[in-house]
Amino acid sequence: MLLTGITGQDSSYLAELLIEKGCKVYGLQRRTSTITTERIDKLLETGQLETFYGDLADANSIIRLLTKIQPDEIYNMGSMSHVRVSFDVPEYTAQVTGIAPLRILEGMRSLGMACKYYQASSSECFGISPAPQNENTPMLPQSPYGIAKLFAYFTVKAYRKGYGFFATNGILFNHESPRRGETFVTKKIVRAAVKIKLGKQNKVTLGNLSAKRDWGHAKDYMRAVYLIMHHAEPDDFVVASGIHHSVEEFAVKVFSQLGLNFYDYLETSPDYYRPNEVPDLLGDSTKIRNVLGWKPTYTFESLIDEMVKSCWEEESK
Ligand code: NAP
Ligand code: F7E
Repeated sequence: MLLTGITGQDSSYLAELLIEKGCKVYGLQRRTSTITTERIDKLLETGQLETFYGDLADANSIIRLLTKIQPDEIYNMGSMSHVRVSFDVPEYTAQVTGIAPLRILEGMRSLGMACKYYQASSSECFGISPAPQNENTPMLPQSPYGIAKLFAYFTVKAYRKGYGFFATNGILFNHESPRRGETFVTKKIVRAAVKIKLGKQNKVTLGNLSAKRDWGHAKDYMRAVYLIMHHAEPDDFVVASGIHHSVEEFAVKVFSQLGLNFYDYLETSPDYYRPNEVPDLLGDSTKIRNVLGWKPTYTFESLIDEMVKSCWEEESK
Protein backbone atom coordinates (compact mmCIF):
# COMPACT_ATOMS: atom_id res chain seq x y z
CA MET A 1 0.00 0.00 0.00
CA LEU A 2 1.29 3.47 -0.80
CA LEU A 3 -0.09 6.49 1.06
CA THR A 4 0.72 10.04 0.09
CA GLY A 5 0.32 12.71 2.78
CA ILE A 6 1.68 10.19 5.28
CA THR A 7 2.45 12.84 7.90
CA GLY A 8 -1.12 14.22 7.81
CA GLN A 9 -4.12 13.60 10.04
CA ASP A 10 -5.94 11.16 7.76
CA SER A 11 -3.00 9.05 6.65
CA SER A 12 -1.98 8.51 10.27
CA TYR A 13 -5.37 6.90 11.04
CA LEU A 14 -5.53 5.09 7.70
CA ALA A 15 -2.02 3.65 8.12
CA GLU A 16 -3.01 2.36 11.57
CA LEU A 17 -6.09 0.71 10.10
CA LEU A 18 -4.19 -0.88 7.19
CA ILE A 19 -1.46 -2.17 9.50
CA GLU A 20 -4.13 -3.65 11.82
CA LYS A 21 -5.38 -5.52 8.74
CA GLY A 22 -1.92 -6.95 8.16
CA CYS A 23 -0.72 -4.69 5.34
CA LYS A 24 2.78 -3.31 4.86
CA VAL A 25 2.40 0.43 4.40
CA TYR A 26 4.70 2.81 2.52
CA GLY A 27 4.38 6.56 2.74
CA LEU A 28 5.46 9.41 0.49
CA GLN A 29 6.92 12.14 2.69
CA ARG A 30 8.05 15.56 1.54
CA ARG A 31 11.17 17.21 2.87
CA THR A 32 10.48 19.88 5.48
CA SER A 33 12.84 21.92 7.64
CA THR A 34 11.19 20.73 10.86
CA ILE A 35 10.21 17.21 11.87
CA THR A 36 6.61 16.44 10.87
CA THR A 37 6.29 12.75 11.74
CA GLU A 38 4.70 13.28 15.18
CA ARG A 39 1.44 11.59 14.11
CA ILE A 40 3.19 8.47 12.78
CA ASP A 41 6.25 8.09 15.01
CA LYS A 42 4.79 5.09 16.85
CA LEU A 43 4.02 3.32 13.56
CA LEU A 44 7.51 4.03 12.20
CA GLU A 45 8.99 2.37 15.29
CA THR A 46 7.10 -0.87 14.52
CA GLY A 47 8.74 -1.18 11.10
CA GLN A 48 5.34 -1.83 9.49
CA LEU A 49 5.40 1.67 8.04
CA GLU A 50 8.27 2.92 5.92
CA THR A 51 8.51 6.36 4.35
CA PHE A 52 10.34 7.67 1.30
CA TYR A 53 11.08 11.23 0.28
CA GLY A 54 9.17 12.55 -2.69
CA ASP A 55 6.92 15.45 -3.54
CA LEU A 56 3.50 15.61 -5.16
CA ALA A 57 4.77 18.48 -7.32
CA ASP A 58 7.59 16.29 -8.68
CA ALA A 59 6.47 13.70 -11.25
CA ASN A 60 9.84 11.93 -11.36
CA SER A 61 9.81 11.29 -7.64
CA ILE A 62 6.33 9.78 -7.94
CA ILE A 63 7.30 7.53 -10.86
CA ARG A 64 10.43 6.35 -9.04
CA LEU A 65 8.40 5.48 -5.96
CA LEU A 66 5.72 3.62 -7.95
CA THR A 67 8.43 1.61 -9.70
CA LYS A 68 10.24 0.80 -6.46
CA ILE A 69 7.22 -0.14 -4.34
CA GLN A 70 4.88 -1.63 -6.97
CA PRO A 71 1.90 -1.01 -4.65
CA ASP A 72 -1.40 -2.94 -4.90
CA GLU A 73 -3.25 0.11 -3.66
CA ILE A 74 -2.50 3.84 -3.73
CA TYR A 75 -4.28 6.22 -1.37
CA ASN A 76 -3.67 9.80 -2.50
CA MET A 77 -4.21 11.65 0.78
CA GLY A 78 -1.59 14.38 0.32
CA SER A 79 -2.58 17.90 -0.64
CA MET A 80 -2.32 21.58 0.16
CA SER A 81 -5.40 21.10 2.31
CA HIS A 82 -6.13 24.54 3.77
CA VAL A 83 -8.97 26.36 2.00
CA ARG A 84 -8.09 29.86 3.30
CA VAL A 85 -4.41 29.43 2.38
CA SER A 86 -5.35 28.24 -1.12
CA PHE A 87 -6.38 31.84 -1.90
CA ASP A 88 -2.78 32.91 -1.12
CA VAL A 89 -1.10 30.13 -3.12
CA PRO A 90 -3.63 29.24 -5.85
CA GLU A 91 -1.14 28.05 -8.47
CA TYR A 92 0.74 25.86 -6.00
CA THR A 93 -2.60 24.48 -4.79
CA ALA A 94 -3.57 23.63 -8.37
CA GLN A 95 -0.25 21.77 -8.79
CA VAL A 96 -0.29 19.78 -5.56
CA THR A 97 -4.00 19.28 -4.96
CA GLY A 98 -5.28 19.23 -8.54
CA ILE A 99 -2.56 18.03 -10.91
CA ALA A 100 -0.71 15.62 -8.61
CA PRO A 101 -3.53 13.04 -8.83
CA LEU A 102 -3.16 13.22 -12.63
CA ARG A 103 0.60 12.70 -12.22
CA ILE A 104 -0.01 9.56 -10.20
CA LEU A 105 -2.67 8.18 -12.56
CA GLU A 106 -0.48 8.91 -15.59
CA GLY A 107 2.41 7.23 -13.78
CA MET A 108 0.27 4.14 -13.28
CA ARG A 109 -0.74 4.24 -16.96
CA SER A 110 2.82 4.64 -18.24
CA LEU A 111 4.09 1.83 -16.03
CA GLY A 112 1.14 -0.42 -16.92
CA MET A 113 0.23 -0.81 -13.24
CA ALA A 114 -3.09 -2.40 -12.36
CA CYS A 115 -3.21 -1.13 -8.78
CA LYS A 116 -6.26 0.40 -7.13
CA TYR A 117 -6.37 4.18 -6.62
CA TYR A 118 -8.19 6.23 -3.98
CA GLN A 119 -8.60 10.00 -4.34
CA ALA A 120 -9.23 12.13 -1.25
CA SER A 121 -12.00 14.25 -2.75
CA SER A 122 -13.74 16.92 -0.76
CA SER A 123 -17.14 18.40 0.08
CA GLU A 124 -15.50 21.77 -0.62
CA CYS A 125 -16.22 20.95 -4.30
CA PHE A 126 -19.95 21.45 -3.63
CA GLY A 127 -19.27 25.09 -2.77
CA ILE A 128 -22.51 27.05 -2.94
CA SER A 129 -24.74 24.15 -4.04
CA PRO A 130 -27.65 24.13 -1.57
CA ALA A 131 -27.54 21.60 1.29
CA PRO A 132 -27.89 18.66 1.64
CA GLN A 133 -25.31 17.46 -0.88
CA ASN A 134 -24.92 13.92 -2.27
CA GLU A 135 -23.16 12.21 -5.19
CA ASN A 136 -25.62 13.79 -7.67
CA THR A 137 -25.37 17.37 -6.39
CA PRO A 138 -23.77 19.82 -8.86
CA MET A 139 -20.30 20.91 -7.80
CA LEU A 140 -19.88 24.70 -7.60
CA PRO A 141 -16.51 25.22 -5.88
CA GLN A 142 -15.64 28.68 -4.53
CA SER A 143 -11.94 28.38 -3.62
CA PRO A 144 -8.73 27.50 -5.46
CA TYR A 145 -8.65 24.42 -3.20
CA GLY A 146 -12.18 23.38 -4.20
CA ILE A 147 -11.43 23.97 -7.88
CA ALA A 148 -8.23 21.88 -7.68
CA LYS A 149 -10.13 19.06 -5.94
CA LEU A 150 -12.80 19.26 -8.66
CA PHE A 151 -10.14 18.75 -11.35
CA ALA A 152 -8.84 15.71 -9.49
CA TYR A 153 -12.36 14.34 -8.92
CA PHE A 154 -13.23 14.40 -12.62
CA THR A 155 -9.79 13.08 -13.61
CA VAL A 156 -10.45 9.99 -11.50
CA LYS A 157 -13.85 9.49 -13.13
CA ALA A 158 -12.32 9.87 -16.60
CA TYR A 159 -9.52 7.35 -15.93
CA ARG A 160 -12.06 4.89 -14.53
CA LYS A 161 -14.33 5.22 -17.55
CA GLY A 162 -11.69 5.65 -20.25
CA TYR A 163 -9.01 3.19 -19.16
CA GLY A 164 -10.95 0.85 -16.87
CA PHE A 165 -8.89 1.85 -13.81
CA PHE A 166 -10.04 0.80 -10.34
CA ALA A 167 -10.07 4.50 -9.40
CA THR A 168 -12.34 5.78 -6.63
CA ASN A 169 -13.37 9.08 -5.06
CA GLY A 170 -14.33 9.48 -1.42
CA ILE A 171 -16.13 12.83 -1.17
CA LEU A 172 -15.43 13.43 2.48
CA PHE A 173 -17.07 16.15 4.52
CA ASN A 174 -15.05 17.84 7.29
CA HIS A 175 -13.49 15.35 9.67
CA GLU A 176 -11.56 16.21 12.76
CA SER A 177 -9.73 14.53 15.65
CA PRO A 178 -7.15 15.31 18.31
CA ARG A 179 -4.62 15.00 15.43
CA ARG A 180 -6.27 17.75 13.34
CA GLY A 181 -3.93 20.47 12.08
CA GLU A 182 -3.76 23.45 14.44
CA THR A 183 -5.06 26.05 11.95
CA PHE A 184 -8.37 24.36 11.09
CA VAL A 185 -11.22 25.98 12.97
CA THR A 186 -12.16 23.09 15.29
CA LYS A 187 -8.65 22.49 16.59
CA LYS A 188 -7.98 26.22 16.83
CA ILE A 189 -11.09 26.69 19.00
CA VAL A 190 -10.34 23.67 21.20
CA ARG A 191 -6.69 24.71 21.73
CA ALA A 192 -7.72 28.30 22.54
CA ALA A 193 -10.47 27.28 25.00
CA VAL A 194 -8.14 24.92 26.87
CA LYS A 195 -5.34 27.49 27.04
CA ILE A 196 -7.78 30.19 28.23
CA LYS A 197 -9.03 27.84 30.97
CA LEU A 198 -5.43 27.21 32.05
CA GLY A 199 -4.63 30.94 32.04
CA LYS A 200 -2.17 30.62 29.14
CA GLN A 201 -4.19 32.69 26.61
CA ASN A 202 -6.69 35.59 26.89
CA LYS A 203 -8.82 35.50 23.77
CA VAL A 204 -9.60 33.65 20.55
CA THR A 205 -9.57 35.46 17.19
CA LEU A 206 -11.84 33.96 14.54
CA GLY A 207 -13.46 34.80 11.20
CA ASN A 208 -16.93 33.87 9.94
CA LEU A 209 -18.93 32.24 12.73
CA SER A 210 -22.11 31.59 10.76
CA ALA A 211 -20.69 29.06 8.26
CA LYS A 212 -22.09 25.59 8.83
CA ARG A 213 -20.11 22.38 8.52
CA ASP A 214 -20.94 18.67 8.79
CA TRP A 215 -18.20 17.52 11.18
CA GLY A 216 -17.26 13.88 11.79
CA HIS A 217 -14.30 11.97 13.23
CA ALA A 218 -11.31 11.10 11.00
CA LYS A 219 -11.16 7.57 12.43
CA ASP A 220 -14.72 6.81 11.28
CA TYR A 221 -14.00 8.37 7.89
CA MET A 222 -10.88 6.29 7.30
CA ARG A 223 -13.00 3.14 7.87
CA ALA A 224 -15.17 4.45 5.04
CA VAL A 225 -12.10 4.93 2.82
CA TYR A 226 -11.09 1.30 3.43
CA LEU A 227 -14.60 0.09 2.53
CA ILE A 228 -14.63 2.18 -0.66
CA MET A 229 -11.34 0.60 -1.80
CA HIS A 230 -12.51 -2.92 -0.94
CA HIS A 231 -15.89 -2.74 -2.66
CA ALA A 232 -16.22 -4.98 -5.74
CA GLU A 233 -16.65 -1.99 -8.06
CA PRO A 234 -14.74 1.30 -8.21
CA ASP A 235 -17.20 4.07 -7.40
CA ASP A 236 -17.65 7.49 -5.77
CA PHE A 237 -19.16 7.93 -2.30
CA VAL A 238 -20.11 10.86 -0.07
CA VAL A 239 -18.94 10.33 3.52
CA ALA A 240 -20.69 12.53 6.09
CA SER A 241 -22.47 12.51 9.42
CA GLY A 242 -25.66 14.11 8.08
CA ILE A 243 -25.74 16.75 10.83
CA HIS A 244 -24.43 20.29 10.51
CA HIS A 245 -23.58 22.97 13.04
CA SER A 246 -22.30 26.53 12.73
CA VAL A 247 -18.77 27.46 13.76
CA GLU A 248 -20.43 29.51 16.53
CA GLU A 249 -22.33 26.45 17.85
CA PHE A 250 -19.10 24.43 17.83
CA ALA A 251 -17.27 27.14 19.81
CA VAL A 252 -20.08 27.67 22.34
CA LYS A 253 -20.12 23.92 23.04
CA VAL A 254 -16.35 23.64 23.48
CA PHE A 255 -16.13 26.66 25.79
CA SER A 256 -19.13 25.60 27.86
CA GLN A 257 -17.61 22.13 28.29
CA LEU A 258 -14.78 23.92 30.09
CA GLY A 259 -17.17 26.11 32.11
CA LEU A 260 -16.42 29.22 29.99
CA ASN A 261 -18.65 31.70 28.15
CA PHE A 262 -17.34 31.82 24.55
CA TYR A 263 -18.47 35.42 23.98
CA ASP A 264 -16.33 36.70 26.89
CA TYR A 265 -13.19 35.71 24.95
CA LEU A 266 -14.20 36.20 21.31
CA GLU A 267 -12.51 38.63 18.94
CA THR A 268 -13.15 38.63 15.17
CA SER A 269 -10.69 39.58 12.46
CA PRO A 270 -11.04 40.02 8.68
CA ASP A 271 -7.77 38.04 8.41
CA TYR A 272 -9.72 34.84 8.96
CA TYR A 273 -12.48 35.54 6.44
CA ARG A 274 -12.19 34.10 2.92
CA PRO A 275 -12.74 36.04 -0.33
CA ASN A 276 -15.52 33.51 -1.07
CA GLU A 277 -17.20 31.52 1.66
CA VAL A 278 -18.95 28.16 1.47
CA PRO A 279 -21.94 28.81 3.74
CA ASP A 280 -23.43 25.39 4.39
CA LEU A 281 -22.06 21.88 3.92
CA LEU A 282 -24.35 19.05 4.95
CA GLY A 283 -23.73 15.59 3.56
CA ASP A 284 -26.30 13.01 2.52
CA SER A 285 -24.36 9.74 2.88
CA THR A 286 -27.29 7.41 2.14
CA LYS A 287 -25.33 5.68 -0.65
CA ILE A 288 -22.36 4.52 1.43
CA ARG A 289 -24.64 3.57 4.32
CA ASN A 290 -26.82 1.39 2.04
CA VAL A 291 -24.19 -0.02 -0.33
CA LEU A 292 -21.22 -0.51 2.03
CA GLY A 293 -22.97 -0.59 5.42
CA TRP A 294 -20.84 2.29 6.77
CA LYS A 295 -22.01 4.45 9.63
CA PRO A 296 -20.14 6.74 12.00
CA THR A 297 -19.57 5.76 15.63
CA TYR A 298 -18.75 9.26 16.90
CA THR A 299 -21.34 12.00 17.48
CA PHE A 300 -20.72 15.76 17.39
CA GLU A 301 -20.61 15.63 21.20
CA SER A 302 -18.20 12.67 21.51
CA LEU A 303 -15.90 14.22 18.88
CA ILE A 304 -15.70 17.45 20.90
CA ASP A 305 -15.27 15.51 24.11
CA GLU A 306 -12.27 13.58 22.73
CA MET A 307 -10.66 16.68 21.23
CA VAL A 308 -11.02 18.69 24.45
CA LYS A 309 -9.74 15.86 26.69
CA SER A 310 -6.73 15.19 24.50
CA CYS A 311 -5.80 18.87 24.27
CA TRP A 312 -6.27 19.29 28.03
CA GLU A 313 -3.80 16.44 28.64
CA GLU A 314 -1.25 18.05 26.30
CA GLU A 315 -1.58 21.55 27.74
CA SER A 316 -1.67 20.64 31.42
CA LYS A 317 1.51 18.53 31.36
P1 NAP B 1 -3.43 17.29 6.34
O1 NAP B 1 -3.42 16.87 7.77
O2 NAP B 1 -3.27 18.73 6.01
O3 NAP B 1 -2.31 16.44 5.58
C1 NAP B 1 -1.91 16.78 4.27
C2 NAP B 1 -0.68 15.94 3.94
O4 NAP B 1 -0.24 16.27 2.61
C3 NAP B 1 0.52 16.16 4.87
O5 NAP B 1 1.17 14.94 5.08
C4 NAP B 1 1.40 17.09 4.04
O6 NAP B 1 2.76 17.05 4.39
C5 NAP B 1 1.16 16.49 2.66
N1 NAP B 1 1.61 17.38 1.58
C6 NAP B 1 1.31 18.69 1.38
N2 NAP B 1 1.94 19.17 0.30
C7 NAP B 1 2.68 18.15 -0.20
C8 NAP B 1 3.56 18.02 -1.29
N3 NAP B 1 3.83 19.05 -2.12
N4 NAP B 1 4.15 16.82 -1.53
C9 NAP B 1 3.92 15.77 -0.70
N5 NAP B 1 3.08 15.82 0.36
C10 NAP B 1 2.47 17.01 0.61
O7 NAP B 1 -4.79 16.81 5.64
P2 NAP B 1 -5.85 15.70 6.12
O8 NAP B 1 -6.88 16.37 6.98
O9 NAP B 1 -5.14 14.51 6.61
O10 NAP B 1 -6.58 15.38 4.74
C11 NAP B 1 -6.15 14.31 3.91
C12 NAP B 1 -6.66 14.53 2.50
O11 NAP B 1 -8.08 14.62 2.48
C13 NAP B 1 -6.17 15.83 1.86
O12 NAP B 1 -6.03 15.58 0.47
C14 NAP B 1 -7.32 16.79 2.07
O13 NAP B 1 -7.30 17.81 1.09
C15 NAP B 1 -8.50 15.85 1.93
N6 NAP B 1 -9.71 16.18 2.68
C16 NAP B 1 -9.66 16.45 4.01
C17 NAP B 1 -10.83 16.69 4.71
C18 NAP B 1 -10.82 16.96 6.20
O14 NAP B 1 -11.83 17.45 6.71
N7 NAP B 1 -9.76 16.60 6.89
C19 NAP B 1 -12.07 16.64 4.04
C20 NAP B 1 -12.08 16.33 2.68
C21 NAP B 1 -10.90 16.08 2.00
P3 NAP B 1 3.37 17.99 5.57
O15 NAP B 1 3.09 17.28 6.87
O16 NAP B 1 4.81 18.04 5.23
O17 NAP B 1 2.66 19.31 5.49
O1 F7E C 1 -12.98 26.14 8.22
C1 F7E C 1 -14.67 29.22 9.30
C2 F7E C 1 -14.22 29.16 7.86
O2 F7E C 1 -10.55 25.76 7.83
C3 F7E C 1 -14.30 25.79 8.56
C4 F7E C 1 -10.38 21.13 5.14
O3 F7E C 1 -10.09 19.92 5.81
O4 F7E C 1 -12.75 20.74 5.21
C5 F7E C 1 -11.72 21.64 5.60
O5 F7E C 1 -11.93 22.92 5.02
C6 F7E C 1 -15.16 27.05 8.61
C7 F7E C 1 -15.03 27.94 7.37
O6 F7E C 1 -12.26 23.97 7.23
C8 F7E C 1 -11.94 30.60 11.28
O7 F7E C 1 -14.51 30.38 7.18
C9 F7E C 1 -14.07 30.95 11.04
O8 F7E C 1 -16.32 28.35 6.99
O9 F7E C 1 -11.74 24.38 9.58
P1 F7E C 1 -11.79 25.07 8.28
P2 F7E C 1 -12.81 24.06 5.73
O10 F7E C 1 -12.47 25.32 5.09
O11 F7E C 1 -14.25 23.65 5.76
C10 F7E C 1 -12.85 20.52 3.79
C11 F7E C 1 -13.97 19.52 3.57
C12 F7E C 1 -11.56 20.14 3.19
O12 F7E C 1 -11.51 19.37 2.22
C13 F7E C 1 -10.36 20.89 3.64
O13 F7E C 1 -9.17 20.18 3.32
O14 F7E C 1 -14.71 27.84 9.71
N1 F7E C 1 -13.74 29.93 10.21
N2 F7E C 1 -12.99 31.38 11.71
C14 F7E C 1 -12.43 29.68 10.33
N3 F7E C 1 -11.63 28.78 9.74
C15 F7E C 1 -10.33 28.75 10.10
N4 F7E C 1 -9.49 27.83 9.55
N5 F7E C 1 -9.80 29.64 11.02
C16 F7E C 1 -10.57 30.59 11.63
O15 F7E C 1 -10.09 31.37 12.45
